[in-house]
Amino acid sequence: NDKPKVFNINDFNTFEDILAGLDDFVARCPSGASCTLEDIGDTVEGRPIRLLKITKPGDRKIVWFDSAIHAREWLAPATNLKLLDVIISQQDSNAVSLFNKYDFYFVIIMNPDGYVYSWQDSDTRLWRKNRSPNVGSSCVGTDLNRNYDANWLSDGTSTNPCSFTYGGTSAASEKETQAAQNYLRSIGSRVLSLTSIHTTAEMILIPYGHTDDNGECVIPADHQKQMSAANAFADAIENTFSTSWKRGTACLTIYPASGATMDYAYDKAGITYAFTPELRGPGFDPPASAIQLSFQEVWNGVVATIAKIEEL
Ligand code: ING
Ligand code: ZN
Repeated sequence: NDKPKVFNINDFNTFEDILAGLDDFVARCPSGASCTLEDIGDTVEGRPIRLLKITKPGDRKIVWFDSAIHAREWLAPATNLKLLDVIISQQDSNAVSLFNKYDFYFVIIMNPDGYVYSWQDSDTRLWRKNRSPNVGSSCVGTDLNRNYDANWLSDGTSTNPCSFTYGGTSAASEKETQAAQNYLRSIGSRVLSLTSIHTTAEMILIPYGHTDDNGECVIPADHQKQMSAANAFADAIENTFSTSWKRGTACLTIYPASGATMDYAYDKAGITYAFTPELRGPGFDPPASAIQLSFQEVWNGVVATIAKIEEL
């Protein structure tokens, strides 16, 4: 590994470098604002799940971004760090007008142990789950995006601890899930939108991932509004570099899956606008040059989505 041990916004960064990078961001807090680090929980291996809040005084809604619940999806935290950078820098006119209205919350690494493991060597590069041991199995880890207490184990979730989509021993069995659930419930009524970033299918997914007892995809009561927002998100991304992005409920658009962050945010934390963007590829190892392109797409998407939500 010949990468210099410093945080580089234009490259992929280790967990350690990202924590150092978050400290640098706090030091660049815009005037009149507060930038606060808060650990919403920790992991089996003792690492923090670190939240950076960029706020101004007042009763303001929150725009939430999280990433790297899946360890190997490195473009997700890299893109999320650029979103954090554009907000903190306050050099972009859209970033200025959005921060005049909303507080911004970022969790760059939702799954620290898995992320560190994905950096270990080429054999571990494609790790997806967390790193908690499983009783009675030599296989490690739970898929945190199948572990939330939202129709847990109803679909697209394995009960085999060796599977990439192992759902855990019970709903919210994992420390990372508990931390996220508790925190999202505590702020849910203030959250304008939650964007939980994944890679790589070039889609904007909205609730739900899960199906009903007959195996049919469930369409939320707020579908019309959620779909308008998802269309704004995907259209703005498509217009950035003339690409094509699917949009729709996760269940109908990618595959049925239960116990995801997005479904929990909508069902249990009262967050109407919960999105799972599946960023550009190719694969899990795009070149570092994809980071800026991905950021431009997602930032255009975010700006358009918030404008649309304000109309709905
Ligand atoms: N995709 C998501 C996954 O967890 C998803 C897709 C999100 C399905 C939310 C259902 C709900 O499988 C990736 N790439 O991880
Ligand atoms: Zn993922």
